[in-house]
Amino acid sequence: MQTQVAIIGAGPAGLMLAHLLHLAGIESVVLEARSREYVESRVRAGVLEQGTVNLLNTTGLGERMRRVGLLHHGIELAFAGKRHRIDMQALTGDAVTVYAQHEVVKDLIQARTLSGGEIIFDAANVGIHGIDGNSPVVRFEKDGSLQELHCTYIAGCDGFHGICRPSVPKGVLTTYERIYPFAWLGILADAAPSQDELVYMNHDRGFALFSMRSPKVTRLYLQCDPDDDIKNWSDDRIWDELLLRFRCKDGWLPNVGKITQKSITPMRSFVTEPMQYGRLFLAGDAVHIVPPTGAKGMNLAVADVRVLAQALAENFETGSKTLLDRYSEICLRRIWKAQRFSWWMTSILHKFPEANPFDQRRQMAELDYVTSSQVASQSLAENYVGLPMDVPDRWSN
Ligand code: RFL
Ligand code: PHB
Repeated sequence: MQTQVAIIGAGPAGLMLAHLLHLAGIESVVLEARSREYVESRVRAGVLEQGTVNLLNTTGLGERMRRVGLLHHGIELAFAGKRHRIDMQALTGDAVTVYAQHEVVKDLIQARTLSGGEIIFDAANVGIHGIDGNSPVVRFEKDGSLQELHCTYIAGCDGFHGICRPSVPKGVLTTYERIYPFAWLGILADAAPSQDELVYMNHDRGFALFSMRSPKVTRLYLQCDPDDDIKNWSDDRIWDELLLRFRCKDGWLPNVGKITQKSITPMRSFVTEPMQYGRLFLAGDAVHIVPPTGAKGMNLAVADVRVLAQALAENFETGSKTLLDRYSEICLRRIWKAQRFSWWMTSILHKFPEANPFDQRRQMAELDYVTSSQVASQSLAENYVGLPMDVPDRWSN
């Protein structure tokens, strides 16, 4: 088999890259280790930045999102038993859209299928070879038989546990990492959201987040021990803990309903530099992880491949490598700002086991400041709705 760009991974990064390349007239093949059913039902992110929403709309993917996505003009930060609204629309002119990541993935797979593009699901033992030469090749097994895909470039969009990042020779990449002393226990519940906007709660017993997926489904998270096992959390225990943490002085609480999904996710900040080596370009969770408190992970994945698609298109159209050579540098500048924001949101909202009384009072002062100062609220809002892309591209509007 032969293609222009071999894309490893059918998450938001890989699928969006395939879509943008297709629009630019560039051929690609997507290789995915899991089944279509699996990737279409994997419960993950939910908040789309304005720029991600605009990109889905301008590239013909926005129809279902516009119909069932939920437009949010603000968020709430709650502490000391009180909720405080940050009016993102008034502060920035922009908003975010709550639309599940796996729905974006479904829309991307459907667009790919309709355009006749190839996605090979259930690809086993994927390995990449010759990335430092001129003719890289991807070897994999499909239905028990060994296959080869020859290509001009490889895009490593295979997530944090993928094989592309570890395929770069030792000594080339530098990793920056912070692991947090807590995790998030997340649930989906068949319960109508009890209000229209997200609530980020700092509580003495730990952080909690109220979010949603539809007018009938509530999404909730609570800070837990990183070594905890989901088996220790019966549905009753989860609700008891959530209701304790969300109780506000005004009596507001989430609605309770049947829990349909629950899992624990560890929290880390992680960046690998550079994001390219030879003919391999890494994108999304394969090169950076943010703690989910800033709702940035999927948006960063989409932003990376936007730069990559533009750079690959320039290369295939004109032979120029100017943008391709600058791929890491362009992406990393914005990625580090999203890292900073995600770390900061995490630091003001969670209970840190090592925090002393001074740290606790300082944290409250920070929340008080950010919810009472217009410039501080505006800074939060500007980051939450998404910083602008550094280099305008053909999909900017
Ligand atoms: P993905 O989605 O992990 O996709 C990688 C794909 O590669 C496949 N793969 C392989 N394929 C072939 N060969 C191999 N050897 C392979 N190894 C792996 C995998 O099966 C998979 O299909 O990475 P991508 O595309 O970079 O997308 C990143 C996002 O998924 C991630 O950043 C977000 O989910 C993070 N995130 C959030 N992001 C947001 O923007 N807003 C949010 O509100 C938000 N909330 C969250 C989140 C992530 C969470 N968890 C569960 C980690 C909330 C949570 C709880
Ligand atoms: C979600 O709805 O899954 C969600 C919302 C906001 C976050 C993280 C996750 O910061």
